[in-house]
Amino acid sequence: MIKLYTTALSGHGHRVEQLLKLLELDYEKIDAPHEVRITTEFLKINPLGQIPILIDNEVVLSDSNTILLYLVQKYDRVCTWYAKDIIGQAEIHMWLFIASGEIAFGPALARRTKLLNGDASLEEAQARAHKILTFINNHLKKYTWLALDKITIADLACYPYIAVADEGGISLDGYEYVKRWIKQVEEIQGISPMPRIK
Ligand SMILES: N[C@@H](CCC(=O)N[C@@H](CS)C(=O)NCC(=O)O)C(=O)O
Repeated sequence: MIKLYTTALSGHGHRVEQLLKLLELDYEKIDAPHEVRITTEFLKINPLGQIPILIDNEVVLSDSNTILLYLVQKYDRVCTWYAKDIIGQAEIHMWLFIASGEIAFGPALARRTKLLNGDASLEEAQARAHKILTFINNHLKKYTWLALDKITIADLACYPYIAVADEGGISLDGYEYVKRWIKQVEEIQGISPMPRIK
């Protein structure tokens, strides 16, 4: 059975778990909070000490977006959550990189800094968050979903830390199209909302 190391409050883990559920794959969830991630045993699996980690028989993968791509290419033969064509795939990949770049260092970092005592600059993370939220809001003025005309792993990857952006002191007021999109993602059967810290 597939094993997923994660924690309830990890947006990186959230995106992977939602895809496992949507693909109706059986998986065992292993809670790996900070105390677990610094153990020798855990660091043997991922020397970076990060979650999520996915173990599928002999395959051991870290990095959430790598795991999303692995799962769709291995288990989503009809490409419900991915694209069959190279242009559609490129469109999706752009959003995966935004999730691991602008979103990770924007709203995700602001949340970690504000609520989990991170040592980064809260103001800088919030400023990066507003820049990417403006970009996404403008995009969603024209499109229903981030990539293609359906929900894909692009939306699963970008959703978690945007949905709880307020926990990093970032109000979504004024980002009306982003708010509409969050609601749409949460209305998809099988998707659980990103849990909040408080
Ligand atoms: N690029 C990684 C980042 C994952 C990540 O930052 N995970 C956090 C929890 S949400 C973590 O394990 N942090 C511990 C650390 O970096 O030491 C991914 O996309 O999975």
